[in-house]
Amino acid sequence: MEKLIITCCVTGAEVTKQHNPAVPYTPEEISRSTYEAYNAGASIVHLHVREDDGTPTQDAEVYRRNMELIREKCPDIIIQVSTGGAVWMSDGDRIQPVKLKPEMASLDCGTCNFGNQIFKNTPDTMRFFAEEMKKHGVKPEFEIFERGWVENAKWLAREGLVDEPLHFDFIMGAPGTMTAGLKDLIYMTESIPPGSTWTVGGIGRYQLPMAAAAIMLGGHVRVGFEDNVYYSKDVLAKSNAQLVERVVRLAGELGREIATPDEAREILNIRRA
Ligand code: KMH
Ligand code: ZN
Repeated sequence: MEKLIITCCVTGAEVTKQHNPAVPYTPEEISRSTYEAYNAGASIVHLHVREDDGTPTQDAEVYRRNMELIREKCPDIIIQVSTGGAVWMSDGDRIQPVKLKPEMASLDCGTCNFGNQIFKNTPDTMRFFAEEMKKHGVKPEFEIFERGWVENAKWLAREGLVDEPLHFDFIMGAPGTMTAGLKDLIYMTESIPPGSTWTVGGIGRYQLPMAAAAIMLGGHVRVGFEDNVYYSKDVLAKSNAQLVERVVRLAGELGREIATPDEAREILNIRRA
């Protein structure tokens, strides 16, 4: 099997210090947490940014500051900015960090319930985001919350808006979206075009079993506070790094080596920026 790419989603837009005091907000906190996760074995950081009070933002200048500090500490980590942002943001807000030409960005491929709200990604939104990513040389990671979203990624490819090989992130177990069973994951992996790569992010208590399954199935793993703030039942994780460290240990036991950022670039077909 190819080496294991670990993505760390260090802060997200929804979790707060009330959920876990170790959730990072400021550029200093986010870059420090990313550095710890990188030292633990993460080769990609999935990056949301915040105002200093924790309010999520897609502001390009806040992204720029965060990316500069991350680059100082982790010279070769792959930075994957979010274009999901938060549910109340406009498309114009959400696309801003792509203009900074990061190596990767998330591209959400459909609409779903999200908590008590709607996470809206119309075909026009997807086309617009894909075109912007192509224009700026940014590799999309397709965020997939439901099986049908894979078909939307496929038509973006058919329309020539994204280049193959495609890379998918199955987000599984979020309330109101697809469930996070082993059969669900296998169904998802069998639905993507041959030659594609995939990772999985289990939400909450599904983070650990989905990570273990991905290690065994030959996929890749996403862990971090955005998706889960617990280490085990009722026990908060101390840091993003602690969640990454556990994946590294599991992979070691199961015979999967961990990819460096450059090895991850090769697996994902990304040219170093
Ligand atoms: N915060 C969610 C509404 C992404 O980063 O692309 C969307 C999200 C997905 O986090
Ligand atoms: Zn995200």
